[in-house]
Amino acid sequence: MPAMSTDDFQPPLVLTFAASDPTGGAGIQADLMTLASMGCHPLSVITAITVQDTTGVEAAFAVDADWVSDQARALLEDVPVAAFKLGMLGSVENIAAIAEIISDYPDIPLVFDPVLASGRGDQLADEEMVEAMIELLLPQTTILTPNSLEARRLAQDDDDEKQPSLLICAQKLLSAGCEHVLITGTHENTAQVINTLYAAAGQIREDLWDRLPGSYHGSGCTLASAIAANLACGLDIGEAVFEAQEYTWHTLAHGFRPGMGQHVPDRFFWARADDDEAEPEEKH
Ligand code: PXL
Repeated sequence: MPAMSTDDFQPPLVLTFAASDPTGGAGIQADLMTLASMGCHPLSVITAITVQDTTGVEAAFAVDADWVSDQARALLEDVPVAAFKLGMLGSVENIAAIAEIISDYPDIPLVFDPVLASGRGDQLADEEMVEAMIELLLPQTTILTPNSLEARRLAQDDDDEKQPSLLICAQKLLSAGCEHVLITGTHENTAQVINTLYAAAGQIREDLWDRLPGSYHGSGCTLASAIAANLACGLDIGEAVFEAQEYTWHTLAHGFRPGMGQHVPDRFFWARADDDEAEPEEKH
């Protein structure tokens, strides 16, 4: 048989717009590792750079919106992208620039992780950015992946008297224009973590996962990137969401603590030799 030419193989290409996290726990570094681990080739547009260690974010600096646009346009004119993923966006101007770019590619699935704060509570988006996300990005989103705190902040109106349920939040976010919402339940007071996927027709699936003991940095970036990888590989939304959760659970179960703060997921857990395989307790 003739040797396969290198031109015959092409992994799915996934373009992530996200900010640099020097720890490699979250941000663009998390996306690159996750996408590569799941068999995709990552393309990346840097939206901001942060100064942080594993205990918290010290500072963030947004890249100029023209530079964000130029990074993306150069790539998109050259290579075919199978899925987009959005993480921390850095500024209102960047949100507007990205919204304009993705509007030229309406058929490419878009996974939007609305990063508003770090797991340790550092604010990474202000109110103006939240409004721009709702107005400009939600209508173009295939799947939005907020945690329950982000879902409430995105969905809550000033005139809401009490905290809306997560179902009401999902309905509000869907009516703002996104096709699906996956609300993750790590921050909720439940015995297991409950992650729920909604579409306009209602709840599509609910998955329960055993809680893990550590405090993790980058689980949301890992989950959203894994969903983008699965969509780029052609999975339907339900399968993409389930398999991305399973992958993310394993990265957390194999997480490690590189410094004095949070644990980070091991996106290449499967590549380590002689590891006892932890199996998640999962129910549908
Ligand atoms: O986990 C959300 C997140 C995303 N992107 C960057 C971050 C964080 C959290 O700290 O720093 C760059």
